[in-house]
Amino acid sequence: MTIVRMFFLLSALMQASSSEAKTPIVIDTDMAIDDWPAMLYLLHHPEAEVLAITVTGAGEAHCDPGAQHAVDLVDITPSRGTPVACGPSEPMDGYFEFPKSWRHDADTFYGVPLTRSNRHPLAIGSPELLVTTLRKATQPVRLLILGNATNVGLAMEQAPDIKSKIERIFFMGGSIWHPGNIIVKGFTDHFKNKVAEWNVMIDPVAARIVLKSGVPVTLVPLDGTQQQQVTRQDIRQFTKEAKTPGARFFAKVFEKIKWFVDSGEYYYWDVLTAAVAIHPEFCRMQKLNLDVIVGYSDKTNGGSPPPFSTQRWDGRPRRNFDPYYTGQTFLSDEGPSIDVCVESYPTLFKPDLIRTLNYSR
Ligand SMILES: [Ca+2]
Repeated sequence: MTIVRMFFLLSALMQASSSEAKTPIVIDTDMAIDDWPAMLYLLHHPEAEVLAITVTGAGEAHCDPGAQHAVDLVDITPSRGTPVACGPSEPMDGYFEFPKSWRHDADTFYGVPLTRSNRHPLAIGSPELLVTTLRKATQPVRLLILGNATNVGLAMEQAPDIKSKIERIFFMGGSIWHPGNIIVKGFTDHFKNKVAEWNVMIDPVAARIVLKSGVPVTLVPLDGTQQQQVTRQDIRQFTKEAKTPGARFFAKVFEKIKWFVDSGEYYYWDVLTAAVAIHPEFCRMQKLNLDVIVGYSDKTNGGSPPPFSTQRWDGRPRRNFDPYYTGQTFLSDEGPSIDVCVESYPTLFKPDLIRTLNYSR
């Protein structure tokens, strides 16, 4: 064997082993502000291989802008080319949706420009992309859920065999002892629910399917993210160190949302969860038996319900949820045992976020 052939053989072997060492991940996202750095984190991470991104159309962003923005974000990172699809625009049941002004902000990237990719989202839906990606995976996949779990709930109902391909689900959702985050002054004062967290409340049926799927679940609820408040100092540090196109894009988003940071209501929710999928040591974990309240009533939050179809995914009539408690996660002896991030460590996570978003492969 010539030296040149040996060199090529060795470099091929090294490439194969580095690809094997990477953790395969699928990201399910609702393309809100916190999802963008969460995606950038994993798309840059040297130990992660993002196989697909499934956008939900029932979360903060609408499908058309949300899924195209996901493609655009992917293509400014070292993981360019990762497939993206969008899912149904209605949750599995009920009539809950995010406030319109939040959806507008998610749809427009807060006005921050980003180079438009010449790729587009796939023509298939997110549940289908999830099923095909998992079925063809050659090793167990970590599934990250950063919004309402509608795509995952539908995929598990349609193709239960995919559960055996998932190593673990990391789900940003719920609140255990922390008061929920539904009531935001000036936006959702009329909501009746004072105990839930958005991702679980928007589609509690899907959240329940995920928790009860039998797949190991790490839940990152508000209890685990409340240590990760975003501060002006974080923005300054982040902006100073931003070098990659991804980090520079998010530094520009930070510029636009100083009001949000100053409100004291902005935390690293989804991006912490993305980091925990690679670094579980960023959290203090506790095993808890959990369930989700799914209750029905004729009461509403007032106003007219969104124009969702009257039939659910399974052909049964869509029903109205009880607006007070539906979506609340609660401790239940009958509930599945879940690994819960009950506290997280900013001194570990925040420097790692900056380091990872500036990593170039
Ligand atoms: Ca999200």
